[in-house]
Amino acid sequence: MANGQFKECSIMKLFYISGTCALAPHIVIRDAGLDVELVEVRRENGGHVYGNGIDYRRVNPLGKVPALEVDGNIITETQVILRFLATLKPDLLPFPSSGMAHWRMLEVLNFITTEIHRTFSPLWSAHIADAHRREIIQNIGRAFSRFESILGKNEYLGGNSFSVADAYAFVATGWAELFDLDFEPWPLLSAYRERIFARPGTQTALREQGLL
Ligand SMILES: N[C@@H](CCC(=O)N[C@@H](CS)C(=O)NCC(=O)O)C(=O)O
Repeated sequence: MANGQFKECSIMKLFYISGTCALAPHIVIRDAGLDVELVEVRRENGGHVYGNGIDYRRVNPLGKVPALEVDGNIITETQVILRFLATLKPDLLPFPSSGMAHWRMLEVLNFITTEIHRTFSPLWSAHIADAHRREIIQNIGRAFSRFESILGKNEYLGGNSFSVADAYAFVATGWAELFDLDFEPWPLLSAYRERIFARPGTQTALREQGLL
């Protein structure tokens, strides 16, 4: 996939909050050895700030992470940031540009965004009803079963090499632990998570976010 204007030597900053979806691009950055400045965003007084109390809405008016600044341009949306990063190191972060493999990669990324990442969102609300919580957990379980079946055929979600989809899936499936969702019904997913966890890039990103 061509990426005309931007190169590996672009000046980049990743804005993140520890343990959120911003961990996915952080893992990818460390895995691929990209040179990116990390900027931690803090939740303060109902808003989000970074640096010396700078309002994060200047970077992303929605106040959401991740955001990636590239040569002065801001890119938001986890999936898009991941796809951008993949263009910078195509040898280490394979992203098929044609054929069925291309559509499968887009399919799995969109599945992670809509069926896992977004599905988890209401669980963080203190006001969610128990019945709704149970329904969401069931839906997440169904999504995990889909991964289980993909991982029955391939070592990684996009085939037999680690890709940006795996960093994203590792982070989004990991939230299950916060809601007592046991991985027992999904042994392949569980083993896959261990493999991603053990990667040096993942270990570095987890340490840098204070999660190890
Ligand atoms: N559509 C955005 C959603 C990003 C999002 O939901 N970010 C969450 C963390 S996972 C966030 O920044 N929440 C604000 C907070 O945690 O204070 C994307 O896909 O990147």
